[in-house]
Amino acid sequence: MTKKCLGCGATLQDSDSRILGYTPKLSNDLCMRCFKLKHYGENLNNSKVQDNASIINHINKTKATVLFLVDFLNINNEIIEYFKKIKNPKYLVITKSDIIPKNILKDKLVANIKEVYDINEDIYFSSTLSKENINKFLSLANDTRVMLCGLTNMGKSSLINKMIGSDITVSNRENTTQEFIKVASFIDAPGFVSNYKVLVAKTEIKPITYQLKSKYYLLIDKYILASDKDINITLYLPNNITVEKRRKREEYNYNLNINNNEDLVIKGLGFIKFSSESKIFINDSNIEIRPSIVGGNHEN
Ligand SMILES: Nc1nc2c(ncn2[C@@H]2O[C@H](COP(=O)(O)OP(=O)(O)OP(=O)(O)O)[C@@H](O)[C@H]2O)c(=O)[nH]1
Ligand SMILES: [Mg+2]
Repeated sequence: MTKKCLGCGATLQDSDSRILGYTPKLSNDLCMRCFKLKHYGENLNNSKVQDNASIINHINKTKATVLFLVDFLNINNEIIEYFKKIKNPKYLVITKSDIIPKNILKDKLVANIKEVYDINEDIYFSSTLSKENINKFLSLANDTRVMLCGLTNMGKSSLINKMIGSDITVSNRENTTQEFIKVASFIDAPGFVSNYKVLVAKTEIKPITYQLKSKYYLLIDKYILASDKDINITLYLPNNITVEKRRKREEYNYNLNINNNEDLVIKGLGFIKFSSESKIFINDSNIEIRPSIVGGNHEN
């Protein structure tokens, strides 16, 4: 019988260290990759690249109830498309709720997300730092198998470990979980991957409001954001992202129209709420413009 790594679900093998699942001794419970990730935070370069379509197919072949995890900064049209492709009974879970700014009203956030993305299913919050909704998820798992899926790094394995005390490998590297892993009534899924890199927010997001003048542009990490006129914007980004205001040396092609109370989503990074209508330039195409999910009566 084949033995699977308890950390990532890969089939253990002792023949080739360049291939997934390698361990020098088949009596080990962890592959070498998980061992190094857990103990030294090192990533061996032998993981497989996930195929989103086959992950969706696999999910749809099971009868499991699905918890689809996404954090506050990574809600975007591409991710919600994956949620919509799942045919099983399902819930959207806004994970890592500890990173959501404290002034955001959660009920309002849920109502906005449902409206903007046309979602009828229930939306819950979760965090491994609190017990939020954990009893609800555990009681779901009393009646049916529960599968956790979503983009890589959303905290699927961390939440299962928190709920049942399992020891699935957790890291901020992409695709830590390699195969579907059954533990008790839960199934951990490998994460979806995208063509953009997901930056992981670790602590509560501190929104920053800027007046962006037409003579300046913002350098947000590697992104240039410029506007054709003076505007007010609020940035929702991981706290370790650098933001610099620089004087323009050239005129940009302001080819995007954005309205008051809309978000510019930079996929993998976060989003920027606009408080004025404007024509803007951004040097990336992995973006979405949507009615703001933090718009309305959020600020107390
Ligand atoms: N702040 C915060 N960080 C979390 C939370 N849950 C997980 N993380 C962190 O998010 C990162 C990814 O966690 P994982 O549990 O490995 O994520 P995953 O969704 O299983 O990722 P893949 O296996 O790659 O698909 C780790 O650095 C965790 O410490 C949470 O509730 N709050
Ligand atoms: Mg995982």
